[in-house]
Amino acid sequence: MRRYGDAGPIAARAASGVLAIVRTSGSLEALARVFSRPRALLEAPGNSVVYGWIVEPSEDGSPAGAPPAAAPPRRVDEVLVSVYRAPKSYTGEDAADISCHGGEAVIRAVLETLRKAGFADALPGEFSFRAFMNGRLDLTRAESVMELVSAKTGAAAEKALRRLSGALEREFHIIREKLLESLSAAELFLDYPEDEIDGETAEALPHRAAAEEALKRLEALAASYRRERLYREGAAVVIAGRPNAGKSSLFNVLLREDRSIVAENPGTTRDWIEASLSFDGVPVRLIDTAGLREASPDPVEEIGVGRSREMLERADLVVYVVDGTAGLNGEDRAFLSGPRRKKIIPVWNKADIVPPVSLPPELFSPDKSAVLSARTGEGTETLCRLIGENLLESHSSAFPDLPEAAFDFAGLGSERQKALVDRAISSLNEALLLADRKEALELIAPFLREALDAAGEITGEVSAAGVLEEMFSRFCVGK
Ligand SMILES: Nc1nc2c(ncn2[C@@H]2O[C@H](COP(=O)(O)OP(=O)(O)OP(=O)(O)O)[C@@H](O)[C@H]2O)c(=O)[nH]1
Ligand SMILES: [Mg+2]
Repeated sequence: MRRYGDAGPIAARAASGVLAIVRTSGSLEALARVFSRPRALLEAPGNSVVYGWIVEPSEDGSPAGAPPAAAPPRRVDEVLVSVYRAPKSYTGEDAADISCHGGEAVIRAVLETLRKAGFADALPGEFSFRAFMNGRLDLTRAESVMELVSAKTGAAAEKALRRLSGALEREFHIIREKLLESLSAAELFLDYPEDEIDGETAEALPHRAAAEEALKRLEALAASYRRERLYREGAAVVIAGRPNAGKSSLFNVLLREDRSIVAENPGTTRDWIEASLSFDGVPVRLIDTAGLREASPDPVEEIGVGRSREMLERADLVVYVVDGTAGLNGEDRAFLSGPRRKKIIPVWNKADIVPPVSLPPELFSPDKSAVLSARTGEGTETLCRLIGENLLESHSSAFPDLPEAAFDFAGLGSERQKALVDRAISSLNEALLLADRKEALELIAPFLREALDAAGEITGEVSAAGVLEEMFSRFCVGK
């Protein structure tokens, strides 16, 4: 079993379509053994492309292009090889991306040939692991690579790109400097307790302002996390309402296609149905549900209503549709005024037939509800705007008053980062609390150290091998 950190050349498929990319890192010499033009490859400068064939290695181990072989080596595929020279490659090693043909059989044959030349199959994320070990990427950037690969909308990709370009790494660099400033001053006091340094006394936490600024920055990052996760993972928006309210019609209008069955008899939609779309760059799972009603004569509809309630539990946002032709009834009122565990946007539908008259503002607040016709589409832009606003608002928390420059950063990109930021925040809070109580610096310094270590673990400056393996193993192969 290979492990992260094992040396030697590695290879893996990195992409496939009509053409495929098989990525290698660690040795151009090994690749030359199975390349029809070994010298051209070995002499190629970094960032250049070499044309040739991947060929079976010769039995006697002589280079593929060498003359004495009795029969010409068997050709595997015609390829272009992009050559990268250490340290200017993704991994920081000599590396080559082989563009070959995209068929399954071809890719497998190329990989098999590379194995014969000494390449091991790369573990998931092993290229990024090497990039990290060689100082090409910090952990926040390595994680953003995976984010970028799985980004569902342009906005999500843009956020990952910001992290990839090092915005988050820089922010943590500042935080660590601030923490270090306070910690090293504290340690200096501990080493020379009788001296007064900078006119401060050992009773107060030295350079407290630096620790406080670090805390503010960490808190802003923690606050950014929900919004970032929203862009990355998306939100579930559930369309609910009584039978026949026009939920499926609205679903179709928002999707701009006839996906859900619309009919005039109540109880048409039996099971929930979902589709993906985006609102303001936020990826959304839009879900149409069976109409809610207390007791149905039909057991199948009953099951459907149960499922609607389950979907409501899981919703990030509920669009509650009221049938304008039926008006607001007790069930609608109960739903709209019920305990607000979820965000709800009330919608008055079928306004083409019955325009709303004197809607109760406590249920239909004018700027937080929509009046529309799912049949004509009129009013749906307002709903779309409200959905976008609601999702972003419900996921952002008020930013603490931060220096202007702090808004420049990218937010947190992973659960791992968030957990470490939380740890740093709680250690720092503890340190500041002890300082408020005028406790001895001996007691305070370890908490500052903990905060510093947590911040360092985020970028990988401080890291245990196990943590790294755990993290990179969640990457996909070829990255
Ligand atoms: N005039 C008018 N009719 C509408 C509008 N929206 C829906 N309808 C009609 O209302 C009926 C019910 O529409 P659906 O979209 O199936 O309603 P639903 O809420 O999904 O119903 P269930 O799935 O049975 O709960 C259909 O006959 C639609 O054509 C609208 O805005 N204006
Ligand atoms: Mg329906």
